[in-house]
Amino acid sequence: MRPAFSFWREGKRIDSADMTDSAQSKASSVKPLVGIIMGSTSDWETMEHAAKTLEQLGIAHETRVVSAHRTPDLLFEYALSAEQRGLEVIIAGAGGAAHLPGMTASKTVLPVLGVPVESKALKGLDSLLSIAQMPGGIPVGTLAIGKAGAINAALLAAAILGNKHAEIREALRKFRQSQTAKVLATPDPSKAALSSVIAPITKPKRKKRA
Ligand code: RP5
Repeated sequence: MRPAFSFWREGKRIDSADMTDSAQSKASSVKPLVGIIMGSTSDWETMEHAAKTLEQLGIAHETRVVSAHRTPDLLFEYALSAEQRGLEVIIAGAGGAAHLPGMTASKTVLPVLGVPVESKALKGLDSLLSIAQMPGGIPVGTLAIGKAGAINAALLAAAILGNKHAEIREALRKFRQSQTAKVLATPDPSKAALSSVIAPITKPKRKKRA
């Protein structure tokens, strides 16, 4: 099985389904280190933040819908083949009765990071508890509910990969430095907010043409 994969290039998602055969084989020679899986296409809104963050860090990854409940055989196949295909970390996002991260972790020794997707009924609390409350013996590194969790799953994946891949560790270091610089560049949010209010008021009025 060669799973579908996608890359982010210059902010655009490129899917293997949209590539020619030769472009596909060229692209797939860049082996993904991270597999992002999710229980449903409806999880993409959340999980794309993990993909975008990996892209920012220049980490090759693949994305795929794998449902613990609707496609259990595919889930087993994915988890069992992940290590041999060269993946080093799996990020699994799911909502509701979120069995995907735990079941994936049960079929591979690769680190699995779980992202609880915000559910409609219980705002993701169900997802969070389903992912975090694993029995002793099969760990899932559980992140926060929603977008923050998806971003942090990617950053944590980068930190794990950084132990082996020096260039990823340095990319993560740069990411942190630029994040810090951005916060320090706006020390007083009230001034930033005020200037955006004052600017339009003080803008000189145009003279009416005669
Ligand atoms: C879970 O059920 C998925 O991870 C998703 O968050 C949730 C709802 O799925 P859909 O009904 O939107 O496909 O398995």
